[in-house]
Amino acid sequence: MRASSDGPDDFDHDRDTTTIVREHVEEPKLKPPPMFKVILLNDDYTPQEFVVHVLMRFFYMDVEKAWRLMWTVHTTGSAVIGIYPREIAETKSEQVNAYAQENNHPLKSAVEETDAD
Ligand code: TYC
Repeated sequence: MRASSDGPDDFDHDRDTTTIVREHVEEPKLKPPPMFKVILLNDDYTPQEFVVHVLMRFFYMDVEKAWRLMWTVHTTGSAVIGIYPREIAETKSEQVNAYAQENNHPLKSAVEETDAD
């Protein structure tokens, strides 16, 4: 009588002979969605108080942060006021520009894609 693992005909219980075939595996998502900056631009005519009001109304800033950012735009020419997915950035920028127009101020914002990393 042979030992149980002697010959080729014997089933070897110690060895896993299962082959796993993956039919379809989703590729891992390598890139997060692109993000877009909303940039506020300086001009010579829009009242500072109106800019602060806009930052509080559309970007939910508290009054101190809104004044600080308004001042950055006023002294440097522009500043990023928020970073969002494309649709949200475009909507916010359009809201700012439309609201400024309705109130007869030349205030403008723009949207720019963030640098790819
Ligand atoms: N420069 C404007 C003024 O002196 C104020 C201002 C600040 C306008 C920021 C636009 O995005 C702006 N009245």
